[in-house]
Amino acid sequence: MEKILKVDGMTCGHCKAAVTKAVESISDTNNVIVSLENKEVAFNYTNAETLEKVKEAIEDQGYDIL
Ligand SMILES: [Cu+2]
Repeated sequence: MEKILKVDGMTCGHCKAAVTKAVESISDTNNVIVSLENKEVAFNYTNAETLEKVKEAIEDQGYDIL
């Protein structure tokens, strides 16, 4: 499944790298793409539980899911 989350607070390359790393740290994610312009992170996953883990990982980095 593909998911696109709206993420608030990403402003620069460091933010982009931090969010990318956070999402990639969840073992079930693939093809993680962060767009600063659109304030979005897109990724593929297979397990329903992955979504909550991804949201937590992003919030742990200090960003808000919209
Ligand atoms: Cu930044």
